[in-house]
Amino acid sequence: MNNSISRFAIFALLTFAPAFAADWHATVGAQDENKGRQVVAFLPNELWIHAGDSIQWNVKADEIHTITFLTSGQVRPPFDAGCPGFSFGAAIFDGSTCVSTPPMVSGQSFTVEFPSVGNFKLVCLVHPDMTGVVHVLDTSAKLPHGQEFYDKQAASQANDLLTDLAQLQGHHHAASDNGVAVGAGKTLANAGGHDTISLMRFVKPELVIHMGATVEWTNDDPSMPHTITFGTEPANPIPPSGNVSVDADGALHATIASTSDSVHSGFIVSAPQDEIGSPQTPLGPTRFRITFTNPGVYPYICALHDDLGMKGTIIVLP
Ligand SMILES: [Cu+2]
Repeated sequence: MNNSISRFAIFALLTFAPAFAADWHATVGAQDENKGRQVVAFLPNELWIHAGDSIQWNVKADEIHTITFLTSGQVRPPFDAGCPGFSFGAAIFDGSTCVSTPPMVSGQSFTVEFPSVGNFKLVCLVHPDMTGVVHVLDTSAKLPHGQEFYDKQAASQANDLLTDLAQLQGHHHAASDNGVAVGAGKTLANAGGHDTISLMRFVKPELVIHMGATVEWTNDDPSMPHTITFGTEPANPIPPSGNVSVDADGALHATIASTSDSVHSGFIVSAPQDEIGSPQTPLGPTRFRITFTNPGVYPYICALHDDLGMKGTIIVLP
């Protein structure tokens, strides 16, 4: 090959060859070995990529999550509805039509290609305080970080958040002898968005009381709903069962007379934060009480997180 041809070949390569689109990787969620401690976060939750690049998200937790990009100003849909018309598979997101996975758990993954420049908010439709951002820059822009940085960041964030949660668990107790703390949690933030850490456990899983006493369950997690469910699990976990009434202070209350009784609290969770310009949200039911009128052993579950091991027992002595 003479010199002029080789020069031409290099020139052609620089001018006409398409820029190589990169495939990035990120993770969704993290958990400890017994699944009780859940990191409800995109790890990392902020990435800078080039237009035309793709990101593959790999789910690492058994609490369900979605990977969702809504369009600007779109009303947030229920997680089981997802994006109208979008069928699950590899996706392209340019901001014009929304893209969402169904709820996913450990081992599942989802890839999105970003053909257009822009700053796109990443959300999980299951968890309000789990957000991130993808900055899609022009192919000529220099990117601040490589994949190795994001891998390290994801691992150290997961580790920090799990440690944080272990400390929270150690300091967390119900206020009274007949009280059961329903989980524990915290919302955190960084420049990319919000993370939540949640303990999926009844903090006093076995409680011994005397006949006639009332047990109070309290959820002080910022946004993770739980249920207290005795007997048959209802098809719809959101509302309380028909035998639940409301105390004067707004707490939900039921009576259990027999080990064959079914009682379901519905979602026990604090109300979401208010936003200027939006109607004030009603108070959330954060306390649930049951009066036990007969001796026996009463097992119960959180209908949302029993798969993660969130179960308890009330032992009622005569
Ligand atoms: Cu739960």
